[in-house]
Amino acid sequence: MSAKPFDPRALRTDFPALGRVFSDGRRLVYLDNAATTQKPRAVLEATRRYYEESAGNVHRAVHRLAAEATGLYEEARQKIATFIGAPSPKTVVFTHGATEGINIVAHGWARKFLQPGDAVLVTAMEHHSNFIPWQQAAQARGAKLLLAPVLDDGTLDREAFRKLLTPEVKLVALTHASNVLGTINPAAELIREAHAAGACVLLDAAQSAPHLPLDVTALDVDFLVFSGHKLLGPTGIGVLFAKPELLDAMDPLLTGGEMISRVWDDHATWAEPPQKFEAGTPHIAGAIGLGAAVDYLAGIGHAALRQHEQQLTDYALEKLGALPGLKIFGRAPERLGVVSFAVEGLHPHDIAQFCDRDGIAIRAGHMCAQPLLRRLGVPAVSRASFHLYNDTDDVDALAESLLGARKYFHAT
Ligand code: 7TS
Repeated sequence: MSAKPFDPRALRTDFPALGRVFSDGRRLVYLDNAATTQKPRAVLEATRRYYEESAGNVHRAVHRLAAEATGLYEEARQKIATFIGAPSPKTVVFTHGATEGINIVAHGWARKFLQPGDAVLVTAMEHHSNFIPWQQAAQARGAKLLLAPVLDDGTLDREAFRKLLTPEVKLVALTHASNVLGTINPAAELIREAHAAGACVLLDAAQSAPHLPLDVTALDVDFLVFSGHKLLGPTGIGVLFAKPELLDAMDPLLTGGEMISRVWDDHATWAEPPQKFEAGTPHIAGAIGLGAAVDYLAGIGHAALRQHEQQLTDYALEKLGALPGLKIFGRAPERLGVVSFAVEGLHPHDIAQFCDRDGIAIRAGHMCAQPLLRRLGVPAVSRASFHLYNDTDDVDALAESLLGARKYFHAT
């Protein structure tokens, strides 16, 4: 059987929001996928079906709806485990997103095990979500937070990273891909180096999981987090993977119902992971929707997705890079379809607003990466980011709009 040719235009019809035409007659050109993606019908239908047919709570009642809900929720966990190559669904904790996953580890592992004088090593290209929790945990424990620098081309300074990996470093918290530069970090090599130096590794896969195949077993990564909403799935659901012995050793961030084993008047014991980390009623519909999103991506295939996104990114770098006064931040050879830029004489927010007038959604701002933007020497950037449903027409529309913005702002 031959593989279907990759056709972003045809795929677009799976995403109701992408058919949107605004009241001014503009059609939506959606280029803010690093912030959140649109959702295919399969995801919307899976969540709707849960609410319409199987809306029971999980892991508690014996009635049919509760049993169905529990079955669907745990089936989704199994799908995610397969998607990331986890050894068991028990190593997959549902969270409300990447941010919560990182906070669970910062609270339950770092604050428990870091000693004064220890260090956490991050990179200078982290999103605040993979920065602030470590800054806070390090401060609370009298530990240090170290930053591995980024080179001018937007890649990690490997030499400096190696030098910073001293025996004091107990954890390396690393983004798999930058939400500003698009840089894909060589996760497998960095994890190997960190382990050789005696440190655990948390991989922030918020940007990579939606685009690249992940295999936590092959990577031998200790912790990995991502969010559903950037991966064609619902908002409010995400995943924390951790090695079983780490989940056993960690303290839960949230306590309460469903995460206990036994409760006495003066103490309690915890349920086995992953329940230990899922206090209260979880986002059941979100987990089911994320399971459907993972199925949808598997149906597309990672190889086809990657090839399409690489071609589109090359096209965008060339087309946008040729525009007068436009500067692109980050030229890493291994990169995602994330293109951050500045246009001489224009404020990033004005650019985004002008693009929006043309129906084009891009993001502007500090991208929740202020330590990186400080190093880039700018307070804000504009950013276009792609997913499977984008094509060269979208890039052409953006380029046209950017030319229009230059004319408009220079003329007034
Ligand atoms: N890590 C990275 C690398 C990210 O890009 C983001 C969100 C997060 C963590 C946090 O994810 P959340 O789902 O928990 O919020 N990045 C972006 C962005 O680039 N634009 O909006 C959100």
